[in-house]
Parts: sequence; C-alpha cells; structure tokens
Amino acid sequence: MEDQALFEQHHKTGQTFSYGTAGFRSKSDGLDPVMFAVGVVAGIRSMFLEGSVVGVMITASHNPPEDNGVKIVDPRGEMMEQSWEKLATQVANSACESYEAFCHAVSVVCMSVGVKRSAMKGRIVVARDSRASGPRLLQAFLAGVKWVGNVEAYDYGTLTTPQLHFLASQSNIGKLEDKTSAAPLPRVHETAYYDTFLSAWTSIAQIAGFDSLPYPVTIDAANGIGAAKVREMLLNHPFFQKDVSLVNADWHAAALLNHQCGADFVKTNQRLPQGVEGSRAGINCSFDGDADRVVFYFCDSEAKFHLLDGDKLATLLARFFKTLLEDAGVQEQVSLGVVQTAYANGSSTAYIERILQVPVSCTPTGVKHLHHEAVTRFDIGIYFEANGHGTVVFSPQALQKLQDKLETVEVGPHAHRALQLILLFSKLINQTVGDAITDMLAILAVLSILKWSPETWDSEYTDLPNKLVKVVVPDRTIFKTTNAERQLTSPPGLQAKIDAAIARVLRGRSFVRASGTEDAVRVYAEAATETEAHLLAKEVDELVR
Ligand code: 16G
Ligand code: ZN
Repeated sequence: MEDQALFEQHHKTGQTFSYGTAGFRSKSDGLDPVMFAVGVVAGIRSMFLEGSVVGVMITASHNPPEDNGVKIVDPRGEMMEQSWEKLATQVANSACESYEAFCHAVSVVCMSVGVKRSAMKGRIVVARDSRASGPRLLQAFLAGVKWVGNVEAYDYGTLTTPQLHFLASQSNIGKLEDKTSAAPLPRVHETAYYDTFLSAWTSIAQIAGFDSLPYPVTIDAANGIGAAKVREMLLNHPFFQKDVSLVNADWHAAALLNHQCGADFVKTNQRLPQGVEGSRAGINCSFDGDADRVVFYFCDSEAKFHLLDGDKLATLLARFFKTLLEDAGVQEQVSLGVVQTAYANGSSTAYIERILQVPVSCTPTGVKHLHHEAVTRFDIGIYFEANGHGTVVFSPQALQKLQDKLETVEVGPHAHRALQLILLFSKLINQTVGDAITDMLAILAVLSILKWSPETWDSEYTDLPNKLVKVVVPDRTIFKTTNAERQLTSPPGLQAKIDAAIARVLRGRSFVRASGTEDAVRVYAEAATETEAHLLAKEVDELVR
C-alpha cells in the first residue's frame, strides 16, 4: 500500500506520451507520472545492465520555459538503446492510467528483459536544466526510483545535458570491464568535466603556440544552465577571462529561458539575439537552453549578419582534421567522414565532397541517427545537424594507431605535432553527445591554430539560398519517407510532383518530412537564387496541403 501511495502522489491522467528523438517532452504540468515512470524504467535498465550507471536528464532543451522533458542516457553516454523506447512509452502511458495498469506494465517489461527486481541492483545519476518545473519533476522521478527498490540514485542538481552524458559515461569507466565493482555514487564529481576539457585546451594551446584567444568571444547562453557552467569553467580562467563575455546569462529567471535568444532563435530567425550588438568586434555564439547546441555568427563591416551554423562547424572541422591526418601521414590508415541530414545546405555537402574530398553520409534527423552512423562508418566521424547539434567521434582503434605511431616511429616535427593535436582534440571534444561548451572550445582552438578570422571561415563556401516552412496538415502520419528523409514514399504520387517542381528551378532541392516534435510537416527548399528557393518552397507547400 505504501508503494501505491508513492505512485498516487504523482499520478495525473489525461495525456498520452511517446518516447521520441528527445525522450518524453510536453508542457510540464502533466509530466509527473511520466517522471515517476522514467525513474522506474531507468532503474530497470540499470539492473538489466548489471548495475552500470544509467543517466537521466530532465530538460526541454530549446523549447519554451513552460515545457519540460526527460531522457535516459546509456552507460557509455549515448542515447538509450532504441528497442527500450517502446518499453518506456508503455510504462509512461500506463502510469497515466491507473496503479493496476502501471504495475502490470512494469511486470511485463521486467519479464521481457529478464530483470528480477528483488534480486538486482541499479544505479542512476540524474540532473536537470534550469526550468522552474525541474525540482518538482525531480521529486516525481526520485519517487519512481524509490518505488523500484534496490536502486541507488545520485542527484547532480543542475547540469547541461552534455555534462550529464559525460559524467554518466565516466561513472562507468572501469565498471564496464569490471562488473563486480560497486563504488558508491557519485563516482565522478562535476569538476571532472571542467578539468578534463580545460586540460586538453591547455595542452593544445601549448603545442600550437597560442596564449590568448584570437579575438573577443561573446556567448549568448539563452538564459539557460549553460550560463552557470560557462561562468564556473571559463570566466575565472586566466585564458578566457579577458576575451569572453557572457550575455543572456540570467538562468535564475526561468521565464527568460530561450526567449528572443539562444541557438534555435538565431538559426531560425537568422538574426542577432537580444543582448548581442552587431558592432562588437570578434565572434559570437549562441547555446540552446541545455547547452547541447551551438551556432556562431558575426556582423561584417556593413553590419550584415553572417550565420556560421552546424554545417559550417562540420566543414571547418573536416578541413582541419583532413589536413592534420595528411600532416601526420596517416590519411590512408585513419578514415575521416562527415555525417549530415537532408537539412544540410547543398553547398556544404558539395564543398566537403568536391573540395575537401571527404566522404559525406546522410541520415534521418535526430542525433541518435547521426551519432550511430559516425561511429560505425568512420574512424574520425564528424556529425552535425544544421541547427548546431553535433560532435566528433574518434574510434579507439584509430586513437591507438596514432598513439603507437607517436611513441614508436621516428617522425618529423610537423608530423609529430599533427599526431599530438589529433589526440588532444579527441580529448577536447565531448564525444558522448553534441556539447555547446566543448564544441565552442574546439572551434576556437581551430580558428586560433589556423589564424582564421570569422570572415575567412565563412568565405570557404556560400550557402545556397533556402527556405524552411512548417505546414499544418490534417494528418502528418501519412507522410512517409525513404533515402534519409529525402524522398516521400507516401502519399502516392506526391514525390513525382515535387520532383517536377524541383526540375523547374536552377540547383533546386526540396524535401518534405513529418516533424518528430510538432504536429506538422516541414518543407525544405533550396535553389540558386532566393526568389527560386522561395518559389520552390511555396510550390511544395501547396502540394502537401
Ligand atoms: C529533436 C532532436 C534534434 C532534431 C529535432 C528535429 C535530439 C536530441 N534532438 O529535438 O536533433 O533536430 O528533434 O525536430 O535528437 P523536428 O522533427 O520537429 O523537425
Ligand atoms: Zn538542447
């Protein structure tokens, strides 16, 4: 009965949920039973993984302040294995029904994965972003953890999403090999995050020979938790103190989160966020509310705004690593590739394939798809969505090869430096997931090493004019895609009409996909001129209605 009382305290009815690309997400009001359910599922997942530490992040990223959400992070720091998404969905929806339905769903899940709750132990680390609903939802989550029994949970308080991914993965180092280890939580303190990435930065600066940033950097933290963490990590650090300014840093003012600022605002509106002046010299960047995305931008001498989005981040990094691999003389042994989605600007893909001669792979939208492709296809896999979400992943075998070469083969100073730099960049970048802070540091390190201004970076290629529109349709589920969302297979006949519209404009490309986060379809169009891009978007928009 005590167990049921725990459940009833957080029970609410009336909504159905689905564990999507970003976990569960909705207005925060109805999320309590979902949080309770996630406490249970995360506990069972950890038991299933023999007590490995599973992470849970309470966040709604770039969405408005009244929203919230939650996602489960697997022991290596990656998104929860896809086959468990439907189990999580079942338990969450049963928790919105009744206690009986919930108990039944939990036993079905335990049975299907072979977990005996009374005989196993689970470990969870949890964190939340700065939202006002966070503390309440955390309590619902912890009640779920208590309900499962035999689960140890450690609450990190507020963190960025990538910090939680990183700390969860670090908690399992050693444990993944040694299943018997049962060190208490937390196994890793938050400072490990700062120490790890700052020490890589310091070594890179030493080897590359720079001792300050090349120009002032303004960070728009979207009034999110990233502000608190940047302050802690960088603002008192002698290297960054002088040149880094933080704006939209009011993370205690929950209502200001993502409001007129942040990565999503800047990318969508293609303009400066509130609080950033165009006249300021140097470079600017914007994080989203949980600091797992970053975009850069600057204004030129005529005050024209230039966006350096996820595509530009990917191309800069691709160019940089390609040169380092060549300098190190390992371009034949270590494969390099870029993973994009259909939203990547056609010019960026052409630049990577034709100018850099680096292979490009395209996947459906959503970080888990890009991450998987990058890890499985390449030794050094660079993946970015155009919206700024991405990272670089390095295969352990390739890193070992580079380390061996560094230690055992006589190489010239140029190659030696290149080998060292690749190895150090693998430590500067948070490989578990896109991370605004470490991506920003990696980009600033590359710009420092290349001695590139924002203008030079931007001038590597010019984006094709493009347009993204959201179209509300009666039923978005009829829109089914193939070929990494680039073509429709349903409704029948529609793709042929879109193809005909595309053929009428120069360098035309367009696709339609159902949104995974909103009840609408998205139409993307690009072409040689702005007029044609808009025309194409309008034609396709009319076709899908
Ligand atoms: C989710 C994804 C994001 C993607 C977006 C697309 C993760 C962690 N987040 O927020 O990467 O860009 O969905 O939204 O994978 P859409 O389906 O509404 O276009
Ligand atoms: Zn985010």
